[in-house]
Amino acid sequence: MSARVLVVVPTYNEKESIPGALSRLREHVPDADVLVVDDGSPDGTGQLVEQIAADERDAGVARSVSVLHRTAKQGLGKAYVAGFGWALERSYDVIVEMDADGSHRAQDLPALLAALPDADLVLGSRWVPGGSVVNWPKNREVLSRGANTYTRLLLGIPVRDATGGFRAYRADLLRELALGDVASRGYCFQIDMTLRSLAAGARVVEVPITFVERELGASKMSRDIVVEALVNVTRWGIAERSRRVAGAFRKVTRSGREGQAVGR
Ligand SMILES: Nc1nc2c(ncn2[C@@H]2O[C@H](COP(=O)(O)OP(=O)(O)O)[C@@H](O)[C@H]2O)c(=O)[nH]1
Ligand SMILES: [Mg+2]
Repeated sequence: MSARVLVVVPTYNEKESIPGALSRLREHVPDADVLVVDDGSPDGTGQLVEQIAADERDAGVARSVSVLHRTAKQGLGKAYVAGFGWALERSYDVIVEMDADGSHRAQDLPALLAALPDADLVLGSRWVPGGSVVNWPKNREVLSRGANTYTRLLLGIPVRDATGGFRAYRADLLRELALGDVASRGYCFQIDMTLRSLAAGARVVEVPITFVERELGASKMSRDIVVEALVNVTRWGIAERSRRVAGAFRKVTRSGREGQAVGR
């Protein structure tokens, strides 16, 4: 039996982009079900997806499209945690994160899924050889590269694109992580999940993707989201360093004691 795959797509005011995203998924990964997690978009994205789902059901399309309606805009992180819970309750084997705005190409998803037999988490990566960005404003590219370099150096993790939001998780890994504790709301959610996965001993693999800037609708990126990520990564980096220093200190005192014992 092949793995059951659920693609989780968070949305806030994506009525222009979501129909195209759903049809490209249907074309490139026809067996994958889709869950749109909508934070009560005022533009009616949630209702539009309900309509598309009903039309597909009537037409006998094999995959299912569902909507999780949430009442308020609470950030990407909260939407994903809710979507992951929904997926685990329904025993999906693989859970994919993907944006609604066309930046993550459905045609790249088979390559992410193909890497899963040897990984627990596959990251779609803009910043490994073969990865690229198309039409991204220079300031966004500088921000993303800077954020990833800062994250890699401060946290000492071997990941080139820890902030990307196109990834595939084995459900078994998500079950091991304490998702209820995840407080990160914006893009640092992606870094948070990467760290938690590495700490759990997960095999994390990066696969190159082409990230295409959205053509329709508006970005929800904000100053608050950047500040949240900067503050959290710095906090995690300091916590990690003090853990290492404490570990080294314990080692020194232990070997000191052993030294004494030998001398007695
Ligand atoms: N449910 C939900 N989705 C969100 C929220 N913020 C962003 N998104 C979705 O997350 C994805 C990425 O956001 P986007 O605005 O494209 O960010 P950018 O690509 O970094 O400019 C899109 O599908 C958005 O609709 C939110 O607060 N709640
Ligand atoms: Mg986007």
